[in-house]
Amino acid sequence: MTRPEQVAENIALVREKLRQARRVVVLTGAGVSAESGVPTFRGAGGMWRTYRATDLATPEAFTKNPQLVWEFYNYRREVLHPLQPNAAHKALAALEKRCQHFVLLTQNIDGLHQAAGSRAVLELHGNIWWVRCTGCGLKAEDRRVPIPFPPHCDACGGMLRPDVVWFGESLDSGVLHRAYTTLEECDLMLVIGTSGVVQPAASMGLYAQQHGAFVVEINLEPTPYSRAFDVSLLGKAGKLVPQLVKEPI
Ligand code: BJW
Ligand code: ZN
Repeated sequence: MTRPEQVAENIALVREKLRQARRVVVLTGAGVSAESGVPTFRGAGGMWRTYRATDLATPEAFTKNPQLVWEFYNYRREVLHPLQPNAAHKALAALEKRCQHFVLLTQNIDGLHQAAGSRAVLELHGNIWWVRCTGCGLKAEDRRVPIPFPPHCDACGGMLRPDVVWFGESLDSGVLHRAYTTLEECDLMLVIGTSGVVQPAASMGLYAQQHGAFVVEINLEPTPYSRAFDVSLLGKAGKLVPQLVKEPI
């Protein structure tokens, strides 16, 4: 159990690190969107207990039953479309404005960081509001809710799929390359609201730390990386992140 005065000390330490940092990288996961009403994947209330989504978020599932997979993503689009950024998204957008070099790596596919005003965002797992043609690879934004089945590409007639990264698929190589470059160069990294089980994102905090960054984790509960990182702050992102970045820093 962390003593309250230690929490305050840790917050003061991270604020000081943020003040000194020249290059800041943030990695976010589902926990950052939880307070907006987006279900997380794992843990208490995690969506994947109910929907067996591990069976749906794979290329094999889409090949076998594209209609079922589209039903799942249409359901998620319906849940997501009225939701708004929360205090954590807004604080990160404000932090970006103050930093000379700032990159936000997100595993989230909901687009809420951009809705809050974040600009330098690398979406590691894609975006649920974009579709990609399985025939010609063309990508397009498509905000219809629901997308009528079967969705076809205007260019080649091929079947469209959500432009997200499923298990067993590689992350976009350009995105990954830029992500690793920023991790190598940063001096401070915040890892917020991710359980740290899905690779390669899970290892990114350690990668930055091995390249000299001071790494801070913010999560409701400890993760496999909490002890390895420089600071672990336990609590809600919507409360802690604004405390870390509030001005004057
Ligand atoms: C709060 C909070 C609050 C809640 N405040 N905190 C090496 C070893 C073993 C396996 C692999 C490996 N390398 C690759 C793999 C395979 C696989 C993998 O990692 N599997 C593991 C499960 C073992 N990885 C892949 O397949 C990746 N591809 C790849 O690596 O290609 C090369 C390769 C392939 C195969 C073999 C080897 C190499 C692709 C991964 C794609 C992940 N896709 C998903 C679905 C996206 C589309 C969709 O949403 O439908 O992405 S899976 C799902 O998990 C989603 C998320 O982005 C991702 C991470 O979840 P996240 O964000 O961490 O959420 P949760 O729910 O897990 O955690 C929430 C956290 O928030 C919790 O800790 C809470 O406590 C906290 N929290 N409220 C603060 N208010
Ligand atoms: Zn096409």
